[in-house]
Amino acid sequence: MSDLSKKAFEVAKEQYAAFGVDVEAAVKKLKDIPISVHCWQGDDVKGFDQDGPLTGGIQTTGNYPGKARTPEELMADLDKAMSLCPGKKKINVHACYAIFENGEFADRDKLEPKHFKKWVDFAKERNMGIDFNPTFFSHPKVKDGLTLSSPDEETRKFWIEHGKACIRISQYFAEETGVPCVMNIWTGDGYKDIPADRLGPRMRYKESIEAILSEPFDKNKVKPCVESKVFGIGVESFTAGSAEFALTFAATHDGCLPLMDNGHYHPTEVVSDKIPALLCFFPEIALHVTRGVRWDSDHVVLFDDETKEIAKEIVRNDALDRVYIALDFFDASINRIAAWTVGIRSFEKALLMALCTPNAKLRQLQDEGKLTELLVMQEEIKNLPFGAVWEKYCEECGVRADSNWFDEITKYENEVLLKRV
Ligand SMILES: [Mn+2]
Repeated sequence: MSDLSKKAFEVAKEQYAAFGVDVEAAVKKLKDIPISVHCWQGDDVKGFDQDGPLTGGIQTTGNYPGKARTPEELMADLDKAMSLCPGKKKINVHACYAIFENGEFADRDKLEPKHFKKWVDFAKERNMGIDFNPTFFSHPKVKDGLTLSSPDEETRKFWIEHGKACIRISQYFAEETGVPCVMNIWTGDGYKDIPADRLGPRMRYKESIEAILSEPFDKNKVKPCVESKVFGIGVESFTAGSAEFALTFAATHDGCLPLMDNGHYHPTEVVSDKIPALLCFFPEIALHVTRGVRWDSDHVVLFDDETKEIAKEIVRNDALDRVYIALDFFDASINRIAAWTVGIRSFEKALLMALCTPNAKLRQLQDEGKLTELLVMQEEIKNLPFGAVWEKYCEECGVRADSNWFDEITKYENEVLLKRV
């Protein structure tokens, strides 16, 4: 840190202290909060177990050069992105990222822990936990756009077996890393146009998830979740796993968490407001932090108002140990490593800002009915010198605070990414 930065931090410390905020405590606390980094930003959600297109109501757009084609490339790119981001990380892997060796292959219903050993080695070497996701898309056994809710029994059975295999793999991850594994169930099951039966698919979906969760697992090690979605590309009229479906499923199944992806709701709904609502009832919840833009749920996370508000709701409700935070976005139109880096850094910033907010003081004003003072203070604290605290946090984590981190990406692009042809 330069002398100027040190001075700036000392001034910032005093200014925050005037509001009762201890920025050094905030910096210290954030270092222990894990953010789960999704592996699928690096290769446009392609995976290693099939060669078909991305399906299931999601789509990557763009053709920026240099996408990762192999496990080695993807891991190197992940390393590059994470090296530019402060804070503690986990990695989030989809089942389609199974790594097969020597010409072997296992279909999704036959996946085993050994197919993920390289991910375990990667995580252990970096002292990280792993989160996991069964992959219910981009596969020939997706029949008419349906998996767990399919009317075809053989199709459902295949995907139930996939889910069960993923529970066993999640347990393996938790045992190997010593960190609980959040296992998220999301399917793109739905209909493009108006269905004749909305109950049937949802009853089958419910029974299929129940069948998956009948696989034995240790509830302290594996944290199964259900993620809802309002609609997907090609499934605009109906999705089986709607908000009410997923939330009620989690509420009525012991050990199952609701997972909210903030790109999966109607455009004027906000997940920040839903977090405290769920914290009234669930001991633990899970998040996919993303940025919805019109019909797309997966733009790169920014340091924007809703991202800050999501972080605030976690921090001020003292729920950092009750909310599993994961990122979920993919952009193929820009440098993929920069996309990762911007997204991770943005959520780190949001958490740090939430930790540097005089939450107790603001709450007191609300409870005393001093709503004018509350509005005034909420606006005034926006002027606090947050950048100096961010710089201090980055410095303590050994990463650059300013935008010069992009120089390293440019260098990596020239030396590594552009040679992938
Ligand atoms: Mn998601």
